[in-house]
Amino acid sequence: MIKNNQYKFSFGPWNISEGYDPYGPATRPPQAFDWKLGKLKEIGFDAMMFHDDDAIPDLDSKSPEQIRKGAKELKRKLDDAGILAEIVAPRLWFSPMTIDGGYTSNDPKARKYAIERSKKCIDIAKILDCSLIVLWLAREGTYIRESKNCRTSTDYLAEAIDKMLAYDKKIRVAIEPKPNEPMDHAYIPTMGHAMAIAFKTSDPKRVGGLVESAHAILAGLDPADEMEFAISYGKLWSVHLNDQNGLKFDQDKPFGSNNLRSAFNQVRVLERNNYGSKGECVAFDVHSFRSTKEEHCVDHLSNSRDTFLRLVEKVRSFDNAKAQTLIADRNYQALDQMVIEHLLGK
Ligand code: XUL
Ligand code: MN
Repeated sequence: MIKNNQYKFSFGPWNISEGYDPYGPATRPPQAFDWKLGKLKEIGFDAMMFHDDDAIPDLDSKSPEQIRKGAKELKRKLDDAGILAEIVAPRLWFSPMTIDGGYTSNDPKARKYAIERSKKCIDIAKILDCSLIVLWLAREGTYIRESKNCRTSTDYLAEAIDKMLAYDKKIRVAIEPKPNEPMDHAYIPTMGHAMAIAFKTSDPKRVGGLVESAHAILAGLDPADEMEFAISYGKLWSVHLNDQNGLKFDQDKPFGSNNLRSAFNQVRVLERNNYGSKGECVAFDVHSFRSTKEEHCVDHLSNSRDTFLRLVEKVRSFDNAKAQTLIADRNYQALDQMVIEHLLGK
């Protein structure tokens, strides 16, 4: 394990997964939550991400009292392990109520469900001492563009966020944009959209973003630029580092697996903006390859962490003065080669 005393690392229970895909069953046995928590600590991570029902399974069938009790038990477990809860995200894409979306569903009952569920998510986050609510807007879009109206949907989204902000004055909401999958068209596909909708809410200071590398690539954008765009608004509140081979299904490959230079540039942006100095975590939303054996089922996480820390060293040892000279001389040819040789390590 590479030593680290600057960054706080995080992953979610779903990142230790069983390997099923739409074409075949699981290839690894499930692991219990306590086992995952133990591993998280063992491989040098500091925080865990949660969906609301990762924290409280079968959330929709539980009473407020059962939810409170479950969240308190989880908080004790996290405290005993010395692990923070980084984010809690309402999982709005599993319920039969949200087949046509949650906040933007055409059915008012479904929209109401989505808000109620988001409030439960906030209740859980509060007990876990976590103020960051992440919205991955999975089904807030459509397969059939004529079925929904973008203007109305944008209003619905801003109103939903307003209700969350009013429900608890301490929370902040970070939107995790993704252009597609599961939907054909999604309503908040990029960080630009996320920043814009923040300013449509009643308290823009409390609405920001989370960049996932793979989602930016699926939108045809550069993940490092998506991150630094949010940073320019003071709104990059988390990252889901991973990798993606072009315009395919969301692959969630280990960080740097596909494009080491892009990974270098993502780390460079985080480093030069002191990311983490306000408590932000570096989260890896990565999955094992389906072919991974049980005994290697956390290697994609420890490898991503190691790659990140190796790239921190690469960023710090990059000759910025020399790069500036080349930039002043408009010698981008030499700059390009300088980056390649730096990454190759001579
Ligand atoms: C989906 C995705 C989610 C969110 C959390 O592509 O990245 O795992 O990160 O809901
Ligand atoms: Mn993610």
